[in-house]
Amino acid sequence: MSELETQQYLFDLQGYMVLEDVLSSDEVVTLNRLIDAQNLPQPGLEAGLIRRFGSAAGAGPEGPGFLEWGKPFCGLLDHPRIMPILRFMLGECFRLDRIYGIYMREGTTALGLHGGNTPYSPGEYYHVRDGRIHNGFTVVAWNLTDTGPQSGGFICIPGSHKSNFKIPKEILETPEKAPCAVIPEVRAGSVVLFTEALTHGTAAWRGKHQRRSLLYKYCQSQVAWSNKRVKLPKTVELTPRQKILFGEPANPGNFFPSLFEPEFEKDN
Ligand SMILES: O=C(O)CCC(=O)C(=O)O
Repeated sequence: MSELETQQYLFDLQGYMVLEDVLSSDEVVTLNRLIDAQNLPQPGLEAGLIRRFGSAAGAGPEGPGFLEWGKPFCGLLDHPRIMPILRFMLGECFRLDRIYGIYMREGTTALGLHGGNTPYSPGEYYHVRDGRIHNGFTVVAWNLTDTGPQSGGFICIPGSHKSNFKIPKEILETPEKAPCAVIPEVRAGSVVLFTEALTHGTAAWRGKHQRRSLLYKYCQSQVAWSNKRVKLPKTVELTPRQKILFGEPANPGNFFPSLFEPEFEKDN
């Protein structure tokens, strides 16, 4: 079995996966320096939008968000380690729906569990048909600082993207006490990929260091979650493949070109 087939098996089983050491420590330092240069206000202590920075689309404005802050942010859009995985999660044709960063400091509170399967949210679907995953939304969260059970961060209930019954109140309200919930260890430079159908959220931050993660949210090309759009950055010239990710929602293959044409693959 190839590595990709194993990853597909595990992702289908659990609804999320951690890809380790995708970025070198130099790349992490560069991205963090570019964020430092923005002189952002201190992260809020409350859950919700107050923990976000550099947003575009979704709850943020239309625009390029943090993509405007430099080429290293744009390089993550179609990073060669991520693309083969997005291909089995989303198919040949997908688009960037929204982006934002999450930052937290010691004491920032949790964001409750949410996700598309129970209760069912039609756009955030996950199913498998004819040997292929059909997944409305995939999130790629790039960690620029360490997260895990000690400090907090991403929390999820593995396998819940296929659950059939309502989440019990005690698990919803105190997920960190529930044995079925995990806060995966994700070092700086590593990436969490998860389907929005998964029941997931953010555990309160206990770390002494600041949490920093960059979230890129992709959906199958015919799907749009946000009625706003992520726009091309003006400061960085994107590659032809990166530009396709900014296309308007459209039927795969027919109105929306494949991201895996040989001419794009050779750039990587
Ligand atoms: O903390 C995380 O990584 C999960 C964030 C999340 O679920 C959200 O922003 O909707």
